[in-house]
Amino acid sequence: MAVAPESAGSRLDALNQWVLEVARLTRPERIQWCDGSDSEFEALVERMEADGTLLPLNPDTHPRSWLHRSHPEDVARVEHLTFVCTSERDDAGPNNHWMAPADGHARMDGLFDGCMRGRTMYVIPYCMGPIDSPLSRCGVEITDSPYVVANMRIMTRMGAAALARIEREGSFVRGLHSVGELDPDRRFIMHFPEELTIKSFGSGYGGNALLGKKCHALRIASHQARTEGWLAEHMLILGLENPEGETHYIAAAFPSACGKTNLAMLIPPEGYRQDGWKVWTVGDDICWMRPGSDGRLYAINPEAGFFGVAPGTSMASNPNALASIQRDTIFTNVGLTADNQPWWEGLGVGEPAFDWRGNAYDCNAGPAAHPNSRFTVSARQCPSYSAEAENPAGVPISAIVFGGRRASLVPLVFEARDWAHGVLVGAAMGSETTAAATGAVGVMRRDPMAMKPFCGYNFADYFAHWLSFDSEGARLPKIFHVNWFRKGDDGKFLWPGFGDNLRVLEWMIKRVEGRAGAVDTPIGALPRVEDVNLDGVPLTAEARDKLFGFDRQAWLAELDGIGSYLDEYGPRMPAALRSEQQRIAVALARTTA
Ligand code: TSX
Ligand code: MN
Repeated sequence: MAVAPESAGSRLDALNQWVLEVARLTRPERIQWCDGSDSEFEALVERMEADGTLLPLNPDTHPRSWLHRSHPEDVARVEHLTFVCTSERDDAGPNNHWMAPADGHARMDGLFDGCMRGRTMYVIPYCMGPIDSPLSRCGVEITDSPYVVANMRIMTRMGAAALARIEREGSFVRGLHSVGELDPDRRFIMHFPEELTIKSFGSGYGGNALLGKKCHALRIASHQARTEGWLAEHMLILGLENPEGETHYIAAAFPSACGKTNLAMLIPPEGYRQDGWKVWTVGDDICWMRPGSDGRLYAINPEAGFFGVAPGTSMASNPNALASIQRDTIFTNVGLTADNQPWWEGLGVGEPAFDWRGNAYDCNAGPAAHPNSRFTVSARQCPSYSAEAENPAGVPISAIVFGGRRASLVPLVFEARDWAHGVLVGAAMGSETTAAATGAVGVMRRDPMAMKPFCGYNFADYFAHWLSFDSEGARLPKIFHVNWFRKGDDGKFLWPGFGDNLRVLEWMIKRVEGRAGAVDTPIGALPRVEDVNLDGVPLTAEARDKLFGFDRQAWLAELDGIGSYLDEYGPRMPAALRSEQQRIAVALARTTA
């Protein structure tokens, strides 16, 4: 079927025309409009089981769950092949690879020419966010990958309801995707923010292929958000319910390998649970926020599922994630046990018989699961999933948290003095690399607001956009910075992390309510040891000093590094951010003398 069902002469004309245009270019054998129904999903799965794209897992332990093995050279996002194509190079900024839009289209259309011969072209209408929310935005992905369709069905609100909304609104983000030949030399992920268009070729993997996620909900949406006055952020959203039954919502940005999904699904320590504290999961990766009529920021999770990293997920680190993925889950590039259960490093039970490539497991031939192996699962399967995640109005955000993995310098938690300082704290974010990401361990990388790979425009303009929210009538969240990864002189972690992070979240919310103490320092407000509930958390004197103190000399050097980093963006960098940095540097120098 070449056109959307029952749509002649409607506001779907633009969509129908685009689909025909793409079909003329890519030459598919057939076109399938996806309605998101169970029967459609079952037919897709049947095809993929037949051709080996999906391997059914043990039906007793993991009903309706599958393993997908990707091409071994197609296992992660590819930043060096990811482009932002704006008319002006400076609009993409030093934080993006740029190509002129005409060149980008020519390059991509050359790759797409005839690429779907003999294949089915799937047309996937989807909605990012609750289907009836004014904060949500729609898109259509055209793909030749049934694996992408199955994942998009879990990760987005896909199908008939999204198509109806697109018909009502008449606008949508266009995403064109083909796996091509999975040739790393013929692979590009290109974004055309001015046209609300994405073209992705040559990869079937997650962030490169599920275009609703990083491509739409972050790179294109960040551009849309700037023009429309909202924020598209790489943040988890959680609800923290206190014993009085009041829930505060927190949005938090961390670079990769800091445990964002674990924090989003946190289980409070035993004593807190008995007292009635609860953590509700709204989202684990992306947050769209906009000011409401009361001046507060209201947030939705644009996604409907979790595309989480499997290795390290265990009953100890994240029982809610583990509970979520016992059924109706697609696993990608994990290992397998002898009885066909998914297995990965850090799972803590069972042992692998096959590695992620499908070879017999050999402990000398690398890990069983690829370090970037994933599970795809509906958020509704998470025991801590918040009912408010489906609220079309979104949830009001009380606190924004930035964080990174820093073995030294950065204390457990501090609070920014005001919004502009908080924006600087986000802009200066950095994290030390782990082996999983790069091979080079412990190197500090700046990753402003965890958006380095995902901001669809110039970071200087992005910081200016953030600063602009501090306007008349705004009731903005407080901004905090955390570091769960401070190490002692012996190289061991000083903070227990995981569930005990709730103690830090509790302090933040009490700060928001004006019920917790702190000391003002040049870097922000730091809790004294007695301001955080540490009952049952024995800390050495070194741990107290390093988690709750700060080293002026070392911070002076850090501020110097932050200043140089801001300068890399040239004169477009907002002066307000530079003067924040100078204000802090001067205050540090004054108190040192
Ligand atoms: O996710 C993590 N969080 C956030 C949890 C809500 N991780 C795992 C990071 C890799 C994705 C952490 N690792 C955290 C953390 O707070 N903290 C640490 C460091 C750490 C590791 C092991 C221990 C303690 C701290 N183990 C013991 O103390 C026994
Ligand atoms: Mn992410």
